[in-house]
Amino acid sequence: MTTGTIDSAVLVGLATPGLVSVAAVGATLVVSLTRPAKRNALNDASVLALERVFTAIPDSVRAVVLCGEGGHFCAGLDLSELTERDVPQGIRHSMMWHRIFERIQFGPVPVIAVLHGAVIGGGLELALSAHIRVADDTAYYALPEGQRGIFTGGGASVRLPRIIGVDRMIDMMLTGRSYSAAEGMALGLSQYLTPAGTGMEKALALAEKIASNAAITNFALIQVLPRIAEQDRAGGYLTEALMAGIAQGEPDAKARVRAFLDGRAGKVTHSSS
Ligand code: 1HE
Repeated sequence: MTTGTIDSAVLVGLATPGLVSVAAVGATLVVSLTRPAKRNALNDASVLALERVFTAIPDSVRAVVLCGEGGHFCAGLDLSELTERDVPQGIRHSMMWHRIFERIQFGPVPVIAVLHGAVIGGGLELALSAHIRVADDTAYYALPEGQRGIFTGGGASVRLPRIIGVDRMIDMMLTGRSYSAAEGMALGLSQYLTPAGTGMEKALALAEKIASNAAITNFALIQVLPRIAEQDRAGGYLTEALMAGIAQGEPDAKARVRAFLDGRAGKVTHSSS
């Protein structure tokens, strides 16, 4: 199935030089943190640059791949800015990160994070706002907030326990424990693990598959399923039924099912990923 391409003209104004770059690969938008000298540490300008991209995703984009330049995905919060903030500013800063990372998670298209090197503190929080995480062998995860005398502020308290459990997060922060790429894969911190240097290739291949799905299915997966998962059973069943009805009613769904029944669509097979 063809998924179109992104017209490069629509990318004008999305990038912030020195902080965040954007590039089109087919129907996938590749968004990169471009501050490798500071290990892609996130200052205010960087998170606002991410917000600029994720609030203006062009309609032709079917998936986003999020990555970091240099040897590390992201070293977390830029600690040089932290020393200047008082308590009210700290609260507002955390809420700004919440707003922007929610925008990534509940934006118009699926987001795949490519992880390598340090994925720590706010860098892990950013990765957790993506829908799929592809880690290469060099990735490692930590929450050094505990050692810095601070607390998570970019949504880790909300997103991380749902993946690894509250007790593991407490351990990471109390003891400074880090997890390797392989351990992170086993815990669900990433869904894919690749040899060093091959995460982008894998992510782009996944993005292409995602782009070939029916748009309504992708919408349901990123907007509806996470909400169902947080509903009570009765509410969840009702929301699922409504979403199922809407998806089935789409001409795209009917065409895809017809193609299978006519022997024109692929069968479901297994190959290890
Ligand atoms: C930074 C930061 C940063 C690097 N803020 N400047 N995050 C942390 O506690 C992680 C702190 N960083 C590190 O542990 C290491 O830098 C790394 C393991 C990520 C990489 O080590 P390395 O040897 O490759 O690089 P480096 O020499 O330590 O750092 C290169 C430069 O980046 C250096 O600056 P330079 O001017 O001396 O060259 C570092 O100071 C700078 N740098 N990381 C500021 N994080 C919303 S709440 C979220 C709370 C958190 O995220 S807390 C976790 C913060």
